[in-house]
Amino acid sequence: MQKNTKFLKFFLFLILSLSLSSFIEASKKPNVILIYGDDVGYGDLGVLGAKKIPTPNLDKLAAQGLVFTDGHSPAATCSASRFTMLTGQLAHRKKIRILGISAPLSISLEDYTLAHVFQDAGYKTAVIGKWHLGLGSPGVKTDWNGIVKPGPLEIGFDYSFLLPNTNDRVPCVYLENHQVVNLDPNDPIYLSKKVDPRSTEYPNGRTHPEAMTYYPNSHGHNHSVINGIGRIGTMYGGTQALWNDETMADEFVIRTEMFITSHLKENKEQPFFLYFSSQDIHVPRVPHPRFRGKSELGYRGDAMVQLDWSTGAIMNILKNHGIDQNTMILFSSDNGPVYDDGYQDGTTVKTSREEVDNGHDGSGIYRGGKYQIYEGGTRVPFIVSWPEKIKPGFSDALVTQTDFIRSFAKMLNINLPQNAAPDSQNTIKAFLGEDPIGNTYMIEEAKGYALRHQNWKLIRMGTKGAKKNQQSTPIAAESAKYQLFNLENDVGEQRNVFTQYPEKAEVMIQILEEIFSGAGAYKVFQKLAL
Ligand code: NG6
Ligand code: CA
Repeated sequence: MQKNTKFLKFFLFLILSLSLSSFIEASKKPNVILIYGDDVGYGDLGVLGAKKIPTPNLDKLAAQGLVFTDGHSPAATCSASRFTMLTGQLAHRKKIRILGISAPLSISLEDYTLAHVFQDAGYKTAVIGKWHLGLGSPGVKTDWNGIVKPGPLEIGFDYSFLLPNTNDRVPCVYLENHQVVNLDPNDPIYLSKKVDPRSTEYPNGRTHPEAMTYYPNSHGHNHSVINGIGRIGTMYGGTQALWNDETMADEFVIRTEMFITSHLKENKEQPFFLYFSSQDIHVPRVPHPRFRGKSELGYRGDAMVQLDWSTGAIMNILKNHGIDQNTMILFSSDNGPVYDDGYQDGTTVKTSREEVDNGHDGSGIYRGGKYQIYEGGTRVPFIVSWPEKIKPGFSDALVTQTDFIRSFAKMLNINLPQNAAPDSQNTIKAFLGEDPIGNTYMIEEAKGYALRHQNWKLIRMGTKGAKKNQQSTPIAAESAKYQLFNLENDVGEQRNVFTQYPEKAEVMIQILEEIFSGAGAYKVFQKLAL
């Protein structure tokens, strides 16, 4: 009997201490902030080699965190990368490319998203900044004067403050949750030819190029001229609601401070997830005047200084609230760098492969940039900081934003629903600095597709690229469609070794084609690991 009581006591103690330890764990869940740059290249940060752009705040974040040297965006353009990052599905499955101004929400309401992972783990979730994932339902014209949905609130975010498309696209207004901010109902917004006569009309850049006083366009970007800048798409109305390009970074930081402060006031214990999506350094680059001339590279470099400032401001907000130690900050970008992307803003452009801006190479040592399947298209700055948990340093692990969803699910003990995130791997150990390898296999998307296997990289060119390289013999035809590089000794992707390693190429082609004909990368890669 006594023995039994003793056993019972021990058992109770065990249960109590176990539940206590899991309670402590639960209360220690870190806040997570994903600071996402737009078109920021690997070489645009001081810590990664930029000499002409001072980025002291990002360098400080890097010094307190883990800097990945082989970290990737899922794709080489915006919407595709963001779609994949939030859903763990490759963009080609839904044919997501650069979304147009009136695109409906590209993420299906049935999809399980990264924001859902955090919500299910008890987090409050928010997105502040550039969206570019579409809004509204397919086939239904979005009414910008009414309730704009579905959008982020319908796919796992509790709060949103958005630049709806991109800063070079209409509508040039902010959307808070379901509504345009500061809209005057007497000046309704239209993005179509059918216009309410009360709406204000903006000059058309094609017929009134003199209206484009901030920047002349270099290509595209000459429909509605707003704030002296030609935009993609035509907009009417909403004058009172127009954003100010120069204060956009300030606006997003102010909204971030408001979100964090009011959340902490409401519930100090509940962790939060914030997707902070900056417009910097996408065109039109319009840094606030206080950042002008702060880099040696004109508007593009100054916009990067502004993004660095935003990062520092967010770090300060955390510090002021005493939550900096248990907040994880991830910093990355949606695709690699681009110089001329539609405006004559003084960024120097050479069209050769050694494209550089006044001696500054935004891709660092990597080939290509935005839109391209070479490493410069997707190998982007990638920093993970969590002072309480992650040891600072550098990691050469192969990691991708595609894996955020399965990795955070693992970290927070969330079981993904069946069929969710079919292309996402769990690499949480790499993100936390506990695994130096990361992925053995990884996909990159642009016009073409690529498969990384360790340092090998097989590229299947987009149809245009393949056509350009068309050859007559079968093996030459294959090598026109595919390219193989060994990054181990050719990090700049200069020597296509497709014909030298036919067996290696064959194996990789099979894996790539299996995935691009429909199989989930998660399952395919799991099988290969066995
Ligand atoms: C392109 C635009 C470019 C940029 C890009 C989207 C033209 C000629 N080019 O179509 O300026 O807006 O779309 O960039 O219009 S992304 O980073 O959002 O993918
Ligand atoms: Ca982008």
